[in-house]
Amino acid sequence: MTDAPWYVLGVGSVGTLWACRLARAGLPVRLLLRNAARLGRYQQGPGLRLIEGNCETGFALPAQTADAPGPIQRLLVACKAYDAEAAVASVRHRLSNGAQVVLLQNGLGSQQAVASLLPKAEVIFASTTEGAWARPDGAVVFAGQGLTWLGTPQSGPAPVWLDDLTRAAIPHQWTTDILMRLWRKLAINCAINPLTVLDQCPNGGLRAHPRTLAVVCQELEVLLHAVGQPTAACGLAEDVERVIEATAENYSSMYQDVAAGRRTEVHYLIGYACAQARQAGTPVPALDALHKALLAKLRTLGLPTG
Ligand code: NAD
Ligand code: KPL
Repeated sequence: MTDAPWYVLGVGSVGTLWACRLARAGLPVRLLLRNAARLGRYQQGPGLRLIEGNCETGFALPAQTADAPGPIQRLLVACKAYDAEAAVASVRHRLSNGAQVVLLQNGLGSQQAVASLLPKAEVIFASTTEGAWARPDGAVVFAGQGLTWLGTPQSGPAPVWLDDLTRAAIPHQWTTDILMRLWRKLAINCAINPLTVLDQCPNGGLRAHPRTLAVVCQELEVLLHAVGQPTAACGLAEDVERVIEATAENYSSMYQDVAAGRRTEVHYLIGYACAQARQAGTPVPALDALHKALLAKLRTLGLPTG
């Protein structure tokens, strides 16, 4: 066990899921809330509430805002990708030299932006297949068991503080190829999520689009090779088909964001893939067309395109 408190920045679905499990294991956890108003509301309420199956547990964890005093040695960033850089900038002055900063954002691009803000920190990228969502009353439902891959872009060795995750029963695996994991997840997301928004369908509805899926996967495979991620390209089309079958009844996270009128992480998903393709000089016309159609749809709905 290690004794530095875990500071959780971004106390939404994933932040709550992590904070509660770490606290349940007896580890010190501090919540970093966005502003004084949110802190006030939190302090007047019962604390965090986590629902697992039929069981609800409350966790009255100490909370503060970014401008509270005191150094931070271990930071878990669980904001959306589009908020991560600003959120981390708000606590940068409190980070100790060599602080560990774990980034749980989906997609790519936000991690690199945060890492360049923090040259003296040990920045760990993570990719999770766990699922959680917040009920309107604020309780967070642990909806999908999964695994969290962690690693540094420099392919560093597993740190000792991973013992905290084991102790908290957070399923995890250290990898020396976290970028491959993030790229693979991003590629699957690029093939599935935009089409589900455009076609207004659950993932299984994409069985009706075999040709589009085949062309998009082929372009993604070429792109993955061009950006130095050949392993992430291996068997991509088959994996996309497998995910569509395994999640046929589910609505993709992007579909759910759009349906709820929430900002999407498009810029860090298909937006990132298209930007990387442009930078690499790799033509991806079908992916570009999908991206363009998605942005047009978001504009029609009055949702941000970045
Ligand atoms: P969320 O919207 O539920 O939570 C994000 C939280 O960050 C919100 O409470 C927001 O108020 C807070 N926040 C934003 N800016 C802040 C700031 N400056 N200071 C403090 N707090 C700030 O999002 P989520 O669903 O928990 O997702 C977080 C990340 O995890 C996303 O990148 C998402 O794609 C990824 N992810 C989520 C799931 C899931 O099941 N929810 C699964 C896999 C990956
Ligand atoms: O991760 C997903 C998401 O919805 O974001 C997939 C696996 C694509 C399932 O829809």
